[in-house]
Amino acid sequence: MTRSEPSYEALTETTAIALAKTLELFNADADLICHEIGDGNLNMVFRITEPAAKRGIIIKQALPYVRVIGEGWPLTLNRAVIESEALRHFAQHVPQYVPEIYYTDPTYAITVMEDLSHLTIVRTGLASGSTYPLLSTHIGEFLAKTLFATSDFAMEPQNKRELALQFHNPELCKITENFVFTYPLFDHETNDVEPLLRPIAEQIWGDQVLLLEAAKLKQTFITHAEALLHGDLHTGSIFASDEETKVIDPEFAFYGPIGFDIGLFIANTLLSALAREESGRDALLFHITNVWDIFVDTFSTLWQQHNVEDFAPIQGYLEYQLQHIFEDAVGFAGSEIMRRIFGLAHARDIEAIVEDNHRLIVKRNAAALGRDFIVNRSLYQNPVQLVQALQQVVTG
Ligand code: SR1
Ligand code: MG
Repeated sequence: MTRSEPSYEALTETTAIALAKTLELFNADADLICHEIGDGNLNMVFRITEPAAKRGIIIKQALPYVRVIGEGWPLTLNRAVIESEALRHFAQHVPQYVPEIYYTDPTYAITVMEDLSHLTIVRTGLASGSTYPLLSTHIGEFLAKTLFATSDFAMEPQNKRELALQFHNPELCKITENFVFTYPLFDHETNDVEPLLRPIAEQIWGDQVLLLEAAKLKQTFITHAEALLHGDLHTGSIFASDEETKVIDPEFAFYGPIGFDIGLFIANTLLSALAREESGRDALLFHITNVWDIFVDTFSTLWQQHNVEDFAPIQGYLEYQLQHIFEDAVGFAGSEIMRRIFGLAHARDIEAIVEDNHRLIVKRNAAALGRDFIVNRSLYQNPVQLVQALQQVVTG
């Protein structure tokens, strides 16, 4: 008798529990509770807990399509492999900032990992007034260590190219190319523009100066294979408390420009700051300057201690690289802001502003900043200037 090969099946809450027991992550007779808690755009997430033992696990499963759209938009299951491999890779450099992986199954596109429910998703926490005092220190270190370690400054070119092949992620990159870099800047059917914002959107779509610079940034994203990126490092991809920070969800990981992850973190923190009353903003503006400062300190130390590039000691080369990374990060922050205002996937903290006129002003200010970051990215020298730009925009 020949046994048929296992094939993909979407989990249910019942089969997720059965899997957890088969994997011996709980005793066979344990009383378990399972809830599907996924609220992202793409995947299913099951949280399984054993209340008697006060412990739990997460089972994440990729669907063979985009969850928010449905079966009409197929999407590679390989993203689950990319995600778990990226988490394992990051764990080599910053184990303290990623969840532990217990098990992966490429056929079922499953990753079983540490339950982080003692932490909150940063976007949600920021919207309800949390400040996460260590967030930018941890993320700055996460970024510097993961990005340096996978760059040409820490790896021989041949090894780097092999790693880049492993993280060849064309379908997920295409989502970013379309939904971050392209569609929000055109009158595209997938955009979500509220009627009151339409006149501003139309100005954006006709702004030739902006479109030219946006095109250059998209090309940089596509062509600059500088380091292994998380690829979608917005504040919904980070769990935190006042003491702890964990980066999740690197299914968009690929070899890209170092400034991209930094830009996404800055953009989403800035959007949360804009969504707040002025009195609550400073703690978030601190994260924008601090993430860059910590990144620079950590990256520079690694450069001095571990650089394998012959040109590394040449006077001015590190400063040149940091300036180029910062310029990219500012531009990418602008692209991310634009897509959160005009594109398909919005920032929930801004959408939660109930009063129409207030929400419109916040979106208008965000769009002005996004445009400025894209067009004038080469004029920005440091993150304090980004914060000043925000303050100028909100004070009119
Ligand atoms: C159609 S998917 C849109 C967004 O969802 C993911 O979370 C990524 O941010 C992607 O850009
Ligand atoms: Mg995600």
